[in-house]
Amino acid sequence: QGYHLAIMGATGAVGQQILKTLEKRDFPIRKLSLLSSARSAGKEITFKGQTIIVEEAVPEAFEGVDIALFSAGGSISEKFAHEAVKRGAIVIDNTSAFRMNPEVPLVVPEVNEQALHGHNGIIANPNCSTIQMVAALEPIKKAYGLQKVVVSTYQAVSGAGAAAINELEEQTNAILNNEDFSPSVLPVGSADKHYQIAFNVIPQIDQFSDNGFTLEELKMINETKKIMEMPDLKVAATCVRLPVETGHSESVYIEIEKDHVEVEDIKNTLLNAPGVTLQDKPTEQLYPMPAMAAGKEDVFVGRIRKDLDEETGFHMWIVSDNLLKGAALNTIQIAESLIKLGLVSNKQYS
Ligand code: 11C
Repeated sequence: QGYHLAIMGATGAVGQQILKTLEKRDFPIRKLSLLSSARSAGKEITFKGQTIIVEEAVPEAFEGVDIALFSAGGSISEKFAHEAVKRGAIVIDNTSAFRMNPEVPLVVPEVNEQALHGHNGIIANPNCSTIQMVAALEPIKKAYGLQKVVVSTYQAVSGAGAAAINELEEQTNAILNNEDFSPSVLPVGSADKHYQIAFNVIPQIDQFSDNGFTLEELKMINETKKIMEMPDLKVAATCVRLPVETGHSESVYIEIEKDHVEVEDIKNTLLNAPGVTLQDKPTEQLYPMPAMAAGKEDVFVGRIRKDLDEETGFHMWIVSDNLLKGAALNTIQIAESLIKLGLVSNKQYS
């Protein structure tokens, strides 16, 4: 009973969260293949009390696989996703390799589950900072229309992987002990210069593009339009890295279409929104924070205010665990949606 699941990148930070989340949600698994680069092959991983040996990823490893969850970097996805699809698997890809391909649905199940019907074997999981924002904005869009989004992010180092978490911890210790250190991971490994993240804030996530926006900012802009199916939505983003280990925070300004909407209306809308928890009681100092959102599945929203000058303008603060809803959980929810919609079969995709 259940499905043959493969996890590509099983030993990585997101791969580990995928395994934990699969255990918790009791996902119907008949067989589990754990795949990785040659370097990590041979490692033993315990899943539901059973030891599974990690195998080196080769095209043949996807024979008989129903669903393959990819989380091992864009170049690995480019190399192996089509091999998996050729062998009848559906790939849910956690990298940016296929997200903007018009043939590939980019899915947050609470927002655009219906897009799965058009899949051709590959489904993309969006960027973590995009997922939590659209989960909160979709119910508002449905109720009141949406014209404009301006977001500034406060992103955790775990978004940049295990090496960035180590860098934050090592630098913090070094600074507290008056020792020397030499940053090498943030803002992005491939950058010419690296900066300290401990006791600092870095207004660069990923490389710059020619228009002055970073690639992370462009992901938020382009992915939001695609997921919400609003190519004309005005979106601007500024993405910033903070010395926080897990949990991305976002200050979001929106302009809606309808007039005469009040803060209480927006709150009521979010109270009933799937996957969203409202934490908004200024009199009790209740608002979302990453330390409290880490390890939780929901997207938390608070600090909702009506703009003082713009009748249709609202401000809010959105926080979520970037490794869970931002990555592992959303990937598994996509797989669950595919099963629910009867879209997992052994047909060959072209
Ligand atoms: C970060 N959002 O926090 C990035 C990580 O495209 O899936 C996710 C990169 C991606 O650095």
